[in-house]
Amino acid sequence: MKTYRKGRALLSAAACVAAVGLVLTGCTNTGTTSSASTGSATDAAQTAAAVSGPTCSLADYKGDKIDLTQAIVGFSQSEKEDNPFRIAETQSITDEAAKIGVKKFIKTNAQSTLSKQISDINDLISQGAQVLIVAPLNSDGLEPALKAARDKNIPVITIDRKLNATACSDYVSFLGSNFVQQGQRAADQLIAGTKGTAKVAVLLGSSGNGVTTDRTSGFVDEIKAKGPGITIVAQQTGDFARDKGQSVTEQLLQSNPDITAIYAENDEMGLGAQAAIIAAGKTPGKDIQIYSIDGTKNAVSQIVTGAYNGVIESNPRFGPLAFATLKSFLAGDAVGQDIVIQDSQYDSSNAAAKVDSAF
Ligand code: GZL
Repeated sequence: MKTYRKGRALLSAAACVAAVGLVLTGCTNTGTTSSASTGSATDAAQTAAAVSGPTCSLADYKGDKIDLTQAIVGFSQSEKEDNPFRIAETQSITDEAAKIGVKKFIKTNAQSTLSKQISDINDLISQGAQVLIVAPLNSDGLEPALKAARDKNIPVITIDRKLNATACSDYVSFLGSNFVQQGQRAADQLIAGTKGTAKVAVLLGSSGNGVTTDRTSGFVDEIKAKGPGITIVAQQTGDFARDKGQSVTEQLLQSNPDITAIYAENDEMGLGAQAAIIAAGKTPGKDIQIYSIDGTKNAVSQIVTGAYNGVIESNPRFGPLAFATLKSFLAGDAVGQDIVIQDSQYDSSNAAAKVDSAF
């Protein structure tokens, strides 16, 4: 297997692998994530940015070499699957487990409840899981489950949200997006789309996870830096849910009738806001512009109609990258502790051509 010498460890080819057909990405130490990739069919799957920074190997983590085709693999999903992001994420992990041909694949769903995610992970361990893939609900609180895995040297790969825990000790690696950059890119889209003048309401995601924190700070800081004519008039959580996004937007439009743009920290809330704008007798995409993050077909198709203005992708298709990382790690090779994926984006210039890449 081709390897790359970087710092103190050999990075196996798989550790730098892009999910798309397992095409290798460079493993040079860029120090930062790559810039946004523009639209192409390969965006449909994830591409890992150049893996840089500290690595983790079995020797570091302790544990046994495992052949995934002989392994029991457990997957702990966090939120209920009524959101296309979660549906696509679970499907990607499930499909890749089948493609690899793992001996047994067990998946659980915590229904957006932290205590259930802890018990789900403990159940997976009691069912003999030798490897765990976890999509954390929150950045804190999973310690009891992580300890149970740690006590048995069961490797844990986290996808999507980042834990406030120690890589290569409490878990092996984080695979996910650069959420601060997503917020910055959404701000850039909004500044451009509103020609630098707008009164903005922010629909925050759920509290307690780094995605909401980072998408907010990335957006607010970019507006401060590059949008002197943009005023943020309100910030309120919609809990990443469409119905709450709609009800919160209805209230905000009543208390701030001069709102001209919405930044929603996921597409589901953005679509809820769109419904509220219509209910208020205004034209979404025109009277009030809408920008959000995820990359669902439901939102991207609205850009095509002109009733939505911009979407930054947060690609949920972790399956190929997660299993490629596990395969490399379980073979004894070093893998990145932070494997940050590149996310695409959609606007009126490319939505029609790229909507099939959405999920
Ligand atoms: C982002 C993920 C977020 C999605 C939402 O990686 O954690 O959670 O953006 C989902 O759609 O609720």
